[in-house]
Amino acid sequence: MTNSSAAYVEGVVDYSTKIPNNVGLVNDARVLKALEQWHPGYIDWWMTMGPDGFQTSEVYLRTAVSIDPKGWAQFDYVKMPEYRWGVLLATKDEERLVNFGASKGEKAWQDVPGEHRAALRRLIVIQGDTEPASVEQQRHLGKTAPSLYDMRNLFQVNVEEGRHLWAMVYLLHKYFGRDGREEAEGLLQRRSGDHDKPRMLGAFNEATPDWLSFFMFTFFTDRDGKMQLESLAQSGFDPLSRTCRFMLTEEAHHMFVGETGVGRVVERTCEAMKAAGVGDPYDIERVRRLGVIDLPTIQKKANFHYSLSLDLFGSEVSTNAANYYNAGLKGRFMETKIDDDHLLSNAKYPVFKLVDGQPKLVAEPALSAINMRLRDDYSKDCQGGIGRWNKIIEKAGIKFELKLPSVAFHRGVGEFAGVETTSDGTILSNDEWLRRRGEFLPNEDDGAFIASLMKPCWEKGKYAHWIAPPKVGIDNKPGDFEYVRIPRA
Ligand code: BYC
Repeated sequence: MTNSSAAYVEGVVDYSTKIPNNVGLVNDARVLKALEQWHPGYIDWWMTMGPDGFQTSEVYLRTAVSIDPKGWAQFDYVKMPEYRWGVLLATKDEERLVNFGASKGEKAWQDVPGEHRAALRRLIVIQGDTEPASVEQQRHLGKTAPSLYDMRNLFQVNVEEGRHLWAMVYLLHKYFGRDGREEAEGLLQRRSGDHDKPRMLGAFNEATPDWLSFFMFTFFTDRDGKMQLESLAQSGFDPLSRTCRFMLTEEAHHMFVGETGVGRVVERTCEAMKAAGVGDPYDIERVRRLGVIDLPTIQKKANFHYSLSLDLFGSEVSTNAANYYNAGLKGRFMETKIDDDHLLSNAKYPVFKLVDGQPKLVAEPALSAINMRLRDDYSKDCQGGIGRWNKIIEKAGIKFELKLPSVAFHRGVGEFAGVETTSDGTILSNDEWLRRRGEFLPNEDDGAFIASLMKPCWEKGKYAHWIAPPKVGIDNKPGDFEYVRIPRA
């Protein structure tokens, strides 16, 4: 215990320790020491696997300094390695209960119940693993940033994913003893896309080759993050719930980056088509000659990222998910707002399955269909953004509609793994799939065309030709604001 321990006030962020926190680390010598020992490895990982270059640039970043919903962030220039990655949990509610499953009605657990230890550790490790994975996937993008505004948003997302890793590592160190420490080490050892030590979930081992992929990833995959965090925020294990609740505050900006990013690409394409008098969105050669990304290719990118993100929900019918729910560890989206028994003893839920070679809805026990239900909530959430992109296209008078592909399309996990379909879910033979794949997913030409547009545009207030400027600046900054100060070589 140090002198400053008396200064710690429950819930207030303490900056007296190397790791800013609102969990009283100053009074918790064991965990503080463990985290301080983990810190150099984290910085090492950040310097080698975090953003490639720009580590000496000053970036206009927001840092979480409080958990007050109205004033939690502070904006300032920071060099990324000096970002204050902290451990912040939402306010404790002394009255909180376990709200679902066999222990429903008990007081929420402040410690890990012995019988749920392995399952909880697994959930926390999987969640933790995705955070550094996404930073690794995006590490090369700064070099081709289409503006300083976008570069800053990329780095904001990256430092916050770093903080989310800290959030999970805190839980591992605090509640899981030696295995927690080992798992925390493992989180720094695995690498996205590495053949021998890959990241745990499929989508986090894919490349993010260009900025359109980055926007699609933050729209679709970060939204899986939102849904998973929402369901972990329901957890009867209170520290996990509080951690996830605060992470969700940050997550909203990541999806904003994705939605507005794709929206700005769509906007620019439509503007360029209109200005050049190109009415046919399928006249891909002509649209590309305008130096913008044609709408059918944007659709193919969406097909790719949506299908990979659906895989992140696990199998539609899952015993793991049923066990997590029954144990009170991972709930449904908005669990406490749902009007039912929160036990799901006899309830049914419609699940898409392959019946006689066709995707059909089949009633399954709701307890086993927890993943499917969360995925349905996710799809609804995605649909909102797709609708807003379509408004941009409609306003420009272009006849084209972006759509979410079928849930059967291009799946690697669950009911539809192992079958091939068109983007609207019509089953294809293997040969047909191989012949037609490029109609539904980006092919080599699409990738090469997009790659040809990825040229840095780092002048203050300027934007690459293929993307429209944002409507408003970050923190209401003016259009020519220097979001990243890059030292001259
Ligand atoms: N890839 O019963 P099943 C985010 C495994 S994103 C590889 O079907 P379950 C973020 C599964 O582990 C959110 N393996 O599924 C976004 C299991 O293995 P075992 C991350 C997969 O367990 C952007 C087996 O297959 N958080 O935060 O019900 C940037 C059978 O599993 C995959 C979480 O995911 C896959 N896609 O559900 C930054 C929350 N899917 O047990 C961050 C924590 C399944 O047979 N995780 N498997 O060895 C979970 O809740 C669950 O583990 C899953 C899977 C939803 C992932």
